[in-house]
Amino acid sequence: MTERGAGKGERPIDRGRHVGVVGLAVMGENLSMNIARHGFPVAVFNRTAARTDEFLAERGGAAGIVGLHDIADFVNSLERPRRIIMMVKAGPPVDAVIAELLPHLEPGDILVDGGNSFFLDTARRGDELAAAGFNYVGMGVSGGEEGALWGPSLMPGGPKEAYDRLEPMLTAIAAKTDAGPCVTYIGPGGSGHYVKMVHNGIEYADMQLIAETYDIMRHALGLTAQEMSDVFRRWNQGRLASYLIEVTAAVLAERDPESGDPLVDQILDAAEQKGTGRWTSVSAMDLGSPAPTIDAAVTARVMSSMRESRLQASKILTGPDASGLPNGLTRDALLAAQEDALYFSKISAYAQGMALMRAASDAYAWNLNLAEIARIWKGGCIIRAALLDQIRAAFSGPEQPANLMLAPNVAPELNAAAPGARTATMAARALGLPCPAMSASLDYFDSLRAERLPANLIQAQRDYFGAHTYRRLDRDGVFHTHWTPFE
Ligand code: NBP
Repeated sequence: MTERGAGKGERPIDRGRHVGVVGLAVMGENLSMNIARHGFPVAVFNRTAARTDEFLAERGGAAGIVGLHDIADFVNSLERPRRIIMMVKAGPPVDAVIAELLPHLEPGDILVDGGNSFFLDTARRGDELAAAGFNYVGMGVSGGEEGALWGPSLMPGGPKEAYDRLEPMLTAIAAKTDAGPCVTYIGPGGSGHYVKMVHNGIEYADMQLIAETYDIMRHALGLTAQEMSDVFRRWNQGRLASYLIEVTAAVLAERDPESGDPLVDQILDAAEQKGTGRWTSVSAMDLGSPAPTIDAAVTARVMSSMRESRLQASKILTGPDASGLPNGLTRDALLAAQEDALYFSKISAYAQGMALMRAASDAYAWNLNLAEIARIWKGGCIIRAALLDQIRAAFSGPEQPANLMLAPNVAPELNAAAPGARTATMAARALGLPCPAMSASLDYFDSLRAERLPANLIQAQRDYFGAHTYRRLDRDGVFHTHWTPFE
């Protein structure tokens, strides 16, 4: 058995590698480099062997990483119990890699799926592998390429004893903030991937909210891309400070090298998705824990991708002129309202995500610690934001708020920002600009704070046509009425 390492040719294997990484696309490569940089010996394996050789020649070999072309050699190169992190495409590739590894594993070995797997797949794989004596950890990894290399936010779920064996390495490679390393034991089963899924759902929401804000700015305020970049950079100094606002400021300032025009103006307005946002919405529906801002963000991406239909409809369906300020609004007033609206909506999106995680924790008996989850999202991940300090504080006390919106350190901020959210959404409506995520954020707030909703009428309708019965405000019991039809 031999291994490959840059400049060293083939040499006998040392069998003492701390961890093995399977999958050498962008995430696996960068995570391997991160692990090696922290002094943990790494062995790598990739289905396409040429990729392994390329990686070792480009940078892996110089970092002391060894690569193997044979899966049995790869497994045998690891210290026992083995730690193997899979960084392959979610779905059937994960099952394929497990099937390939399985004959070479020994009881007690730890298999980690670091991809964006669906949490129920992770739960199923975990059960199957536990029955065979193996430890299976589903670990959300956030932060993209940069995070994987320099410090991601890690959300590992599965058997606690397996986490304990991984902890020194995970703590070393995770992003660090003033609140510690961005990793914690999430809980059993598929909880790690669930929390990563909700993270991505919030990411969808936040991105859509920023896009809607940009849309109002460019139409109603007529700001150039550079001017908008300056506004986002300024907002990033305050309560909106976050990675996604920073990214937006940088994106808006980028020029197309060919035309010299803002690059963002040349990009096709059809957003793609890989599924984690949709999964969040589906789970929210399944668990009866509404996440309307995330739903709206997923739908908005789908609407954007229906470009042919939109182009056709734009010639048939009419609306107001979207340029210029709506009546009664000054530029400064609208811009201030937009900052409020974005902050308000962002809190709403996080509130929905936190409520959903609590519902899942109850449904699946995960005992999730929402304060810890907010803490590990403070660094390394795409939704890192100053707001997470307040969210963490809100869930840190002995008394957990029924909803983030009701926390004593959050409710006054929301109440103060709500008028701005109303102004910004009304401006968008007046101009005929879609603002589905911002509207959904406000509707969540207005629905939650409504002492009475019009659902009494819905119950009456249901009872009228389906004898579904209703309950009354003035007395206990279940009632049915023989309604009088309109002649
Ligand atoms: P990809 O999701 O593009 O997957 C490519 C890797 O999967 C390659 O190593 C490929 O091997 C391997 N693979 C495939 Br495809 N089918 C396989 C099979 N049947 N058997 C064995 N290996 C197979 O890579 P990525 O973008 O690095 O992402 C890895 C995971 O991390 C995904 O689940 C992704 O959703 C998640 N993630 C990605 C990001 C990001 O920013 N990209 C961020 C956070 C999480 P090959 O070289 O032989 O084709």
